[in-house]
Amino acid sequence: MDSLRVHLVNPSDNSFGTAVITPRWLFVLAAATPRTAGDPILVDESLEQIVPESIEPGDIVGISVHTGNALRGYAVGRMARSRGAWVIYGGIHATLFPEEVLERGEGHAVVTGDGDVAWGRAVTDCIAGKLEKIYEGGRIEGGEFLTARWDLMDPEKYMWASVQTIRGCPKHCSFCSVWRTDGQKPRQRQYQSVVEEFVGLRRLGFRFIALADDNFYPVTLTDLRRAKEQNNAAKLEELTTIRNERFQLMEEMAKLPKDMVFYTQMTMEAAEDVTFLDAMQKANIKGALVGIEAVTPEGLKAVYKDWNLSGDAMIKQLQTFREHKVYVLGSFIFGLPTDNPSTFDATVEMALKAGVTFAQFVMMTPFPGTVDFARWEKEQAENPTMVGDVPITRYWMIPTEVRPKMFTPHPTMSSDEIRQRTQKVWDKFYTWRASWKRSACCPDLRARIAFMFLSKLYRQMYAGTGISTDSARRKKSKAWARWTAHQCKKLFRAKPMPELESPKWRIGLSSATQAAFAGVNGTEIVGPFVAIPKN
Ligand code: B12
Ligand code: SF4
Repeated sequence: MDSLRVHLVNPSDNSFGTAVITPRWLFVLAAATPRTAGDPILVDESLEQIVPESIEPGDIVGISVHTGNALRGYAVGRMARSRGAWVIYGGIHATLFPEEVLERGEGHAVVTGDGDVAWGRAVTDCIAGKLEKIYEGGRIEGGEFLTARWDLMDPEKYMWASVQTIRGCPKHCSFCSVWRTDGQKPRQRQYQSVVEEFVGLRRLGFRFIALADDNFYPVTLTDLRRAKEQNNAAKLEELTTIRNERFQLMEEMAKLPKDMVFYTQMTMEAAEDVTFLDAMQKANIKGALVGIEAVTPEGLKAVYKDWNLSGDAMIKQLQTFREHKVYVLGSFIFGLPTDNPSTFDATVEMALKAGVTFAQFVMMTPFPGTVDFARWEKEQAENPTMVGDVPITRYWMIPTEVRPKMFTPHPTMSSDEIRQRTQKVWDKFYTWRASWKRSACCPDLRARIAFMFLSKLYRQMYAGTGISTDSARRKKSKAWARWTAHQCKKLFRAKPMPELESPKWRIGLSSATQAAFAGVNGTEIVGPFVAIPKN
């Protein structure tokens, strides 16, 4: 057992040498790895592929799979098992399909749900020679979320770090699995541990941080109004507590070094809550991915998102974000049953008119765990469409070279037409000219250059390699993205600030967070659930 090592692998078919955002799970699971097993070896294949010879008999290999990288994850797992290692899967896809990962990925075990606590159990059991097949991680409380082991990261490889402040989302969009897997009850991390993590990252020279949140704005003004109208005092108190904690976090973020830039994900309703937007701006949360999805009322209804406004009202809401200096990455879906050829132009024009700073145009994909997927699987049950010997409803197991770009048939447009029109929308939104115009939101020339590079990189990484069916174009895009990513990296690095002090808290945190904090400079731990800064 002396030489046993734990490997954690983030599988990817596309390695760019540099990545934009750190895969947070890797560093959180590193923190969850029992000390007795030593420091785990972290392999992020979005940087470089795993070297099989690094795996030795008796090693433990933890692999994270989401639907998009499941096939690669299974290949890594089979390779590791053939070299005599113990293979344990986790992540959203493993949570939804535990049997599949055990079978196709030849896993010895699978951890479903949150891994912060369950991974430690699996590793300890494996070392003791009594590994079980299934470990149910469930949904842990916000106070139990672990602080990531950033000390194990190579800071030279990533542009942005990622920190999670909240999990779960009260909405129920038809194309999204978050509300089903992570639940509709928002689970917030204690703000002190979040701030500690920001400080640690800034010390290392990271000033750009993506907040890996499902929905940073979990309580809307409408929710509060409804609870009041229903005289539901308990609900009102619960919502108010969640909301207040958001403000507390942002208040503390506002005290961090001014060069820090945060980016999150949230719903469009935040435009009605300018107090919240102003707090975000003060907290240096400069941008947010906002799911706009569709520009017509019919499109929004189709995805159960009819609480989003459409037309001019939508444009006004998006402009409100901008007026309050929260810049939006608008996310749109193409291929909804209500779409027709005119939808594509209408969408890009709307995106340009509303002044969204970045945009992504994704093609409708039925992800497992969603309402859309369940409906589609039911439709396909009797007479499933096959690609080779794989039913289309298990599309992630179709080899990438022959995997269709779209899976659900559209009533009037072919998949190819949707793909080509989507590609054109990306091209139209990300012209040099349009991107330069949008870069005016940046404070100085250096930032404008970074913005231009990031715009091009984003377009290239997504549309160039993801949507395109032309292998020559994909190859060129990958090479270009690799080069640009390398250049971009320098633009995002900041001078490390090893002297940066953490706020001096008197905190009452869960035992898991206390363990992660042990010995952190300036932290005073007091009785449970008291949260008072020392000065
Ligand atoms: C932040 C985020 C992003 C960011 C950052 C990605 C990055 N580099 O980290 C951005 C915006 C770039 C992004 C992009 C995309 N994302 Co995303 N993203 C998220 C989000 C909101 C949070 C992920 C996160 O970091 N969480 C924090 C970490 C700590 O939690 P975690 O990853 O869940 O890991 C925990 C457990 O799952 C478990 N675990 C995970 N791995 C392992 C491994 C082992 C061995 C074990 C034991 C346990 C374990 O333990 C961890 C700790 O509790 C999730 C939603 C969600 N709730 O998961 C969606 C989500 C993962 N994304 C999703 C999708 C679809 C995408 C895109 C395809 C979107 C698109 N159309 O472009 C791309 C794909 C990018 C790619 N190729 O990976 C889907 C995946 C659905 C699916 N079935 O696969 C999710 C679930 C959201 C959704 N709408 O349903 N994403
Ligand atoms: S798409 Fe966004 S708003 Fe809708 S359920 Fe998922 S996380 Fe929530």
